[in-house]
Amino acid sequence: MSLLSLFDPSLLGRADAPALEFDPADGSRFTATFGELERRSNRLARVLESRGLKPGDRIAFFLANRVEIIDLWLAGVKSGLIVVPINVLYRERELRHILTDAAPTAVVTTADLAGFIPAGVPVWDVVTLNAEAASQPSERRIVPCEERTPVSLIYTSGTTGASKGAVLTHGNFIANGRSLISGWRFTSADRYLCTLPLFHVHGLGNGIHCWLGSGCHMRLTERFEHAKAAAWFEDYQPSVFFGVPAMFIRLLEVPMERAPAIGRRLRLAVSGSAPLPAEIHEKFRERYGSVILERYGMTETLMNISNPYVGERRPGTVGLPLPHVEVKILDEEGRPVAEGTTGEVWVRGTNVCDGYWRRPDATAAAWKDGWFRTGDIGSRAADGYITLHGRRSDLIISGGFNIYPREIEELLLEQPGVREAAVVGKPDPVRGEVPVAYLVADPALDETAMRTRLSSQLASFKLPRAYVRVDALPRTALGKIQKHLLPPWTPS
Ligand code: MLC
Ligand code: AMP
Repeated sequence: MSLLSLFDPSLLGRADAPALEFDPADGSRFTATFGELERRSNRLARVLESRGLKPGDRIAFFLANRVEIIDLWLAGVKSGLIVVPINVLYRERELRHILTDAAPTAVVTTADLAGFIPAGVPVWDVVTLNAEAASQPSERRIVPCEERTPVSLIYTSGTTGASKGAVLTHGNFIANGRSLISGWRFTSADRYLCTLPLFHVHGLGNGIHCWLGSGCHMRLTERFEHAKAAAWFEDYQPSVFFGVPAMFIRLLEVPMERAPAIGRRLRLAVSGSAPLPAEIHEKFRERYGSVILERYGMTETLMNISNPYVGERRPGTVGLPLPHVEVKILDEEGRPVAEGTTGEVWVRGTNVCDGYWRRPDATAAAWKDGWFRTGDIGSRAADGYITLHGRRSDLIISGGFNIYPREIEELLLEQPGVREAAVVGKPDPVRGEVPVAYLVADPALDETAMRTRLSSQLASFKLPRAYVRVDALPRTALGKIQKHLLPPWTPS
């Protein structure tokens, strides 16, 4: 069964209904009906086929939000391709790894971003593809597929520093889409404001699929811009908004006199991808009169646990397992923990991906008897509500983007003059956490030159906010760095 089973009631059944509006930065406005999206993707599928793509081939995109991502996603679904979304903020090091690992036939991007793609990988310009598609027949041609057929490889940072591709299938996305649409009561009358990036599962697997699966209307923006957010809400009057905590924190800056009118239209505001402080939950309710629904997911599993739509949306918790998901919380020895006691969260369900792309070792380490170990620490209250308490690893989440310290540490150690490096997450009032680097370095280290080199290699959100020089890193007798003993750092 293909993802089209989720989309067809909209693409075919509501062909004439307005589906989408998109405002690019140039001030223009693009609108489309579901039928137009159906035909655009059919044409693009033919172009991809004419360029030699066959079922199972990978096609990557490296783009800020734009309509062509939706075309490419739908064309990939129809043609049996494996679409590889890449974070548009990634730079040389991250891109080289993903493109080598996924080995896509080509990367679809724009002229201004093409320069970041390492040499040797074919680059297809999105504008050229669009122009070619315009003259193609618009009838559908479908490559049949099974629920187990992969549809996407989405890269998630690994504890080892090298990011791994989660192999997500049609069945994974169908399970996730269906349960969110019914659980969160999506209908064709909804208006969904999409400011999340489409290269991660929050924007793609939740946002795009709830929209296409319910046949509601969507306004897409290139990205979230907090200075424009209030005007977007007032103009579009969304009934649904999905965001990361950093966005909800920014939305608290909207003046008190404007917020209630926005809140009255907003039947559903969902937060996820990083912990939402209970205080922000409360402040948002006070300002907007709308109670945020917090849920918990991962790239490998899509959504696992959610506060209920009807019922208590309990601040500081992620709620109850979604209908298709089993959750267990185990101690270090693999025994279930008692109520209220913390342990590692394990999940099982049709939402969980099949494994990591070409990484049987990493797959074997993360799955056991069909259960996936999330690496998140949680506890379950007597009434079933689950609270997350952090991670087993030292993952940093900044603005909803994941950062593995090891990746930055390895790059720092390659820099001339750096002898030892440790990167830790420090609290940030908006982004939740930001990375800070502790260095043992030669006095002559040229920090400015190092910062420049790092920014050409890494996404901007991974760049250390500060570099703290220390004489030595605190270590155990066995030589392991004790990050909790590093000296304090306060933003200047
Ligand atoms: C930020 N930038 C972007 C961008 N987000 N550029 C293109 N597309 C985006 N989506 C660039 C800005 O242009 C700017 O560049 C720089 O990054 C900093 O942006 P900012 O606006 O100053 O930062 P901030 O106010 O902190 O806001 C950032 C943010 C962003 C909240 C908009 O962090 C964001 O979109 N987060 C969403 C992450 C996400 O979707 N995570 C889901 C992962 S899936 P310059 O050049 O001007 O400095 C997952 C599973 C689950 O975790 O459970 O969902
Ligand atoms: P990613 O690898 O980008 O998919 O990020 C998944 C991780 O984000 C999870 O393993 C959690 O650590 C974190 N996460 C997602 N949703 C929440 C939430 N509501 N609260 C706390 N952490 C979350």
